[in-house]
Amino acid sequence: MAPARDEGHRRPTDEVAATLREVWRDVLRRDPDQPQFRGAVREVLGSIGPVLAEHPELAEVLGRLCEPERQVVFRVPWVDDAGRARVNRGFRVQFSSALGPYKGGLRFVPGLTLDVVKFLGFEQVFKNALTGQDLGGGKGGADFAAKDASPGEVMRFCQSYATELAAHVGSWTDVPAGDMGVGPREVGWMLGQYRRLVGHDDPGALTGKPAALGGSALRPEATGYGVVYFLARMLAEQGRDLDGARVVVSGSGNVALHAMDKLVAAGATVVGCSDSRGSVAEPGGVDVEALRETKDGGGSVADYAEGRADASTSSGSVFTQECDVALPCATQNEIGPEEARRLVENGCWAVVEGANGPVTPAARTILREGKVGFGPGKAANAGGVAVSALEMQQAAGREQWSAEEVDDRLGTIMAEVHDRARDAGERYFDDPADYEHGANAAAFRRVAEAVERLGVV
Ligand code: NDP
Ligand code: 2IT
Repeated sequence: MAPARDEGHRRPTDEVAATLREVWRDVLRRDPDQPQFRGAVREVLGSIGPVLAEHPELAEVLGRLCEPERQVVFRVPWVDDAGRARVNRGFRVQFSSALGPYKGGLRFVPGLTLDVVKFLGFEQVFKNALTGQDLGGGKGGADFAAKDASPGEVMRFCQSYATELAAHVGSWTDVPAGDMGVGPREVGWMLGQYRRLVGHDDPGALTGKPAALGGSALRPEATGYGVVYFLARMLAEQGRDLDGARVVVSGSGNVALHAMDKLVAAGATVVGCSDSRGSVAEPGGVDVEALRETKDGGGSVADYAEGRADASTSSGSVFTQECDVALPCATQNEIGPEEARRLVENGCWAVVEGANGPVTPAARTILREGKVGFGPGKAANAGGVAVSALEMQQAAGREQWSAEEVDDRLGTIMAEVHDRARDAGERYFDDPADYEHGANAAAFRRVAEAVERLGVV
């Protein structure tokens, strides 16, 4: 029998509500200087009331879920091309191993902090749960400006970083991959140092490897492709499709460029793009191959736009442009209240997060009130880690699957991720289009049940 649809069945008991408040107080007390992490916790705690109303026994795991199992912060010394000794700070946060080995990427960008790594690690726990794979969650990286360093410097940095990382990773313990500033080249260099240190191969210890080292077909493409698979399914629920849609995509790195490829293949027009140096409007459609060539050659989106009749550059946000769909694929906090208001005014149908945390909480509220569909990153960008899990499977079975086979599995996984979020939105919030709360509720339920059954460890 379906549960009665009264307010009461959605509200946790007073005892459970008190536990929620206590966990939140502990997060504030322990890490008052970590606003990004706090925001991620708040979002999940704000989504799970109806799950706890049904399963009050899951409340006692919250304290364990909000505190990482282990946080490693370490010095990364290296020598630059001028022969100078340099030092960066490295991180690996092993957040939860309840569902399997810690899994999540490494980010090499200037200014990276423990706050950001913890926020990403916390998100990763729930994202990985949503994929249906048996993966725990973690994240790492360093405050290293990989994109400004020479190849030799990046290799020496990766080797130094991996010297510390080696003590913590392995196919059954912790399996890092790439993220911003870290792609197959860097993963290969870290694997090389890891093998040297441990004295044997472990092909499942890192994912996102170059194809020559056992990297899965389509792992580089997986996040961007997956975002568009998720988006297409979400639009289908609105009775819409991508054919003829005008889409703005931020960032022009791994996730953004592969998302653009799939958008164009689906008949959409990419009318705006950006990078860390500025944004471009091109109503006739961005030439994705030409943009990729410019970026590969070290140029900016402004360099790409030079001499293109239809293109104009700006130093402002790409999200103030008119569009039907917005895909933030660069970094956290890209869409704040101002951008969200413009998207609502411009009649945007959907905002789907290719990046992690690009839409701020205040902006999400504005989008919701403006009836703009919203696909949260922990569901929409799960394609990357999902294909990482397929890479682990291939490594364990000493197999190599074709791009077609991986794409087929990715399509199935993204459909399942979408449906899990939609179904939980319907079940717990009476709204199948509430992917944000639905994704959190579905993921929490899976992780929390595992944590509870493991006992207090
Ligand atoms: P990349 O390093 O390949 O690309 C990042 C892009 O974002 C670059 O074009 C960069 O500009 C741009 N950028 C950085 N900061 C800003 C900013 N403030 N404003 C506008 N553009 C900016 O990273 P990925 O594509 O791998 O990652 C992008 C996002 O997707 C991140 O949030 C990441 O966590 C997330 N993600 C990545 C996955 C993966 O598999 N790689 C999986 C799931 C999520 P420039 O070119 O000038 O440096
Ligand atoms: O944010 C992410 O999901 C990633 N950077 C991918 C992680 C992975 O382990 O493939």
